Amino acid sequence: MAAKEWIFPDRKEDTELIGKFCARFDLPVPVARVMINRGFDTVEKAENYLNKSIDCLHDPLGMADMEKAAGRIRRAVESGEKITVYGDYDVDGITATALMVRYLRSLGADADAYIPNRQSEGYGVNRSALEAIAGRGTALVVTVDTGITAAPEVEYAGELGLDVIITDHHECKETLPAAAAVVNPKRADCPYPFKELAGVGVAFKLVCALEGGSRSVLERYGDIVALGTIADVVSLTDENRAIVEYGINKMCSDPNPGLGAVMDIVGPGSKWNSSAVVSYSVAPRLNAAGRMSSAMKAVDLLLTEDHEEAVRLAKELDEENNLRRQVESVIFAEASEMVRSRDCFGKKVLVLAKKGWHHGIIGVVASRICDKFNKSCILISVENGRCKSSGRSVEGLNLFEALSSCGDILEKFGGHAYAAGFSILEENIPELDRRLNEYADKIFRREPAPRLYIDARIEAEDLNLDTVRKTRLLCPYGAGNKTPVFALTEVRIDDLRTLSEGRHCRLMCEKNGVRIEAIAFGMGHLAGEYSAGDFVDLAGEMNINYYNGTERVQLVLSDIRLSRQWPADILPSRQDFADIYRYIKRQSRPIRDDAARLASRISYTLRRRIKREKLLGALAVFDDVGIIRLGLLGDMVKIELLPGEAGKKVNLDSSPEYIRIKKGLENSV
Ligand SMILES: [Mn+2]
Repeated sequence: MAAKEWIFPDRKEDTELIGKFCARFDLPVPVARVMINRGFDTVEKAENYLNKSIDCLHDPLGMADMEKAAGRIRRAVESGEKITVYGDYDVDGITATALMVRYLRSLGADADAYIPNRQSEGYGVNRSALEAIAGRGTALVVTVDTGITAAPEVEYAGELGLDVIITDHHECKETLPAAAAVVNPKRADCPYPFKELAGVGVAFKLVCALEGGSRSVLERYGDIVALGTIADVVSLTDENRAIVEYGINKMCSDPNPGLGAVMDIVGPGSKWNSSAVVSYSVAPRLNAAGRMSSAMKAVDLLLTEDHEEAVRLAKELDEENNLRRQVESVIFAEASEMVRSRDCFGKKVLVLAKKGWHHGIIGVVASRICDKFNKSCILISVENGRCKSSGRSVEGLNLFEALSSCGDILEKFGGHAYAAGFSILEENIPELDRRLNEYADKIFRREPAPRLYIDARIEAEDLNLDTVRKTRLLCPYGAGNKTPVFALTEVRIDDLRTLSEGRHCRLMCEKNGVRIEAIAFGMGHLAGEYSAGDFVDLAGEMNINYYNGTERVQLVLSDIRLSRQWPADILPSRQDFADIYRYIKRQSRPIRDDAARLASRISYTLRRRIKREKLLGALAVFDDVGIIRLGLLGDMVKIELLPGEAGKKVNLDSSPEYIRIKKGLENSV
């Protein structure tokens, strides 16, 4: 994990508005700040945001073609036509399929499910699937979470005698399929006020239209709808908040039998009251089936009413998930080793390929590699010379555009700024590597530090149980509504110790006479970088630590940095530049080291403290003015001295990095 750049809200603090919010909604100052900084800055917007009641869901009939879709389904139910729900193999598609089949069956319909196989069929509606469905005697196909771009396939379905209703939430192409109805809030002509429903959310709306109300649908299926919504990482704003809030409560109190069986495997019910746990523990188990064998198993799990069958299927999914985890950690280890052994400091895009890497899993690993090394990353699984690939990118590099510039050597590709997938011939991989890195070299000189977005400042005295409890009004958290990150600046470290064999770190700090407890998971290295007496800024989420029957507030740290009150600790001086440069020059070979360790080595040699942040700043400035070449790889740096012209003066002040550091210090005061 590389050092982060902290980004504070750019809006000026409006104390009058904060006061108004605190009084009106009975909020502590930091919570009011978060809401305002997130754009809920009028009483009306704030009220809507805080109101998670299911009474405020939008009318499903406000969606284009909804009436037509409901009418066609009613006709099929009444006349006993067979209906097949055609879904997708991810959790959104699985939950949408289960919801629709369950509801149709409750109406007495003859309904079944079809999910294409990830490995052999791939994503979307395909012709041979339609042939199989027609062969079953189906008259009406209802797609969920897929189908919006399947115009030719829908036409083919017509030739097979199938009627099709499309429900989807993916982006539309110019021509919509000529289906009996096309329900998608993203249709250009759809007046529906909220566009961010998941696939299961759109299916839910169709069910509500058939039912003539939302409450009874959520009472029966709210847990399934919430699960798909969380898993698809859609924005948890607007009605998605009400859906997820309601559904998580149902998941804890009265879950679907299959879902209940999965939760029994994962842990006790009380722990479930959070969308994060759902996305880290429940969703992966349902996803595993689609990745490792067939997603139909997960659909069967959500369809069954039989407790024993639910337990059996849940166990099978758990085993597939364990297998998925093993496979994932093997690929992660192999990919990490490739990065280390190949001297990737100078690369901006890591292109890693291997025979036999499971292509259902390379996407997950690509994002872990991207986080670990702070470099865009593409993982390629090679099978018989044909390769499937998945990539993730760092902020500042648009992966979709980068790949578009290589369109002539890719077979097909799709995605967006931060994630993309494609196929490529094995022989073209070196060319892709070369061209992507050439492209990225033009975008930035060094990969920018990952950004940490701060939601609000908090004062030590506001760090109390009341603030933590009232912060929960902002739940459920997820995409579009992240867990708030608070910054508490200029605290003094009183005590700092490692936990769990050096993996984590616990800090006791003090400010204005208030004691502050912080925990830094996975940041054991802090113990070597900071010590008692240091003044630091803390950024993190608040939570309650239950210990020995007492409740104490703690900050769960996302990051820590030197306090800005003494800029001299951060901004390199002339003397610092000279000393650091001399140190580099004295080394007989290029330096390759962990940045914090190198800082402490230099400090030891100079007999005065140079902290990591200052060292990294100085190195970037040297790189800017062309006297060294600096390579970054996560926490590691590589420094190569470049031959300079003798006696030539370099102007460090002109370095963009130097200007950036100075500006950052000015803004944080
Ligand atoms: Mn989806």
